[in-house]
Amino acid sequence: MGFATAFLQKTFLTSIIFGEAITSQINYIRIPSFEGYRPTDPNPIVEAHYTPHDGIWSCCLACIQDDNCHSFCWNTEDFTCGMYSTRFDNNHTMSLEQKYGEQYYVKANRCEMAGFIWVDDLQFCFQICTNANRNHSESKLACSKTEGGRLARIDTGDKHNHLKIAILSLNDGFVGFWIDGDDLEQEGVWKYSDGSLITTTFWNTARWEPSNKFGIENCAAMETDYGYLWNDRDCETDLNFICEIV
Ligand SMILES: [Ca+2]
Ligand SMILES: [Ca+2]
Repeated sequence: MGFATAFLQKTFLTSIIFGEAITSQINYIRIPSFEGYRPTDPNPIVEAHYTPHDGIWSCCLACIQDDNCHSFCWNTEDFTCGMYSTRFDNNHTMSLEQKYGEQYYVKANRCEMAGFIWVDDLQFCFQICTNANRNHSESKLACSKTEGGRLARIDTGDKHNHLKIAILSLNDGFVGFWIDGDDLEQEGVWKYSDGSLITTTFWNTARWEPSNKFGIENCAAMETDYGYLWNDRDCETDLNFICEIV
């Protein structure tokens, strides 16, 4: 089973020794899309200069020690370290200063620590699991193995669009993806796995979905052939799936 981490490249800085104490393991994630650029923060915490010997560790340690620091820039050429209270992401509107050798790191949150992708604007934490070949209940079980994990609940248009773009960016011919939702209890009454009613849906109504074809289609999937609109399918079908952490 492959896990899509197309947007972020993980970097782990571990066991940083400070005086007598060894800090707990804190993970930072390097954001490749900022490579060679420094975001212009109107309120940077501090900009420091280190020696080549001090290296990125000094910059990282300075950020760890400051509770207000949520991200830092490290320049591999002039050893400049910029710390920020802002956690910039690709959706932030900002000016970028081009600086050769620049690397940008953000403090990983619970979502990213679990290897999921965090969408700050939507407060949405998801993972697309491909080549999974699991039926609906197996997919549900796989998602629940991560703390706070479940099959993704697509309850807003923004989430739906974001997932659609994320799947398309994987650039592969996937069949479909299980998401949270079934009408197993009562035909035609669609509920999330916690039993609450699904009120926002993205069925492909132009193709008469949900169709309950052959009377056995009781689980919701984002369907590749349908432009990732929803189709009800036989819950025993092996598909890919999408998890989220809440
Ligand atoms: Ca059904
Ligand atoms: Ca169907």
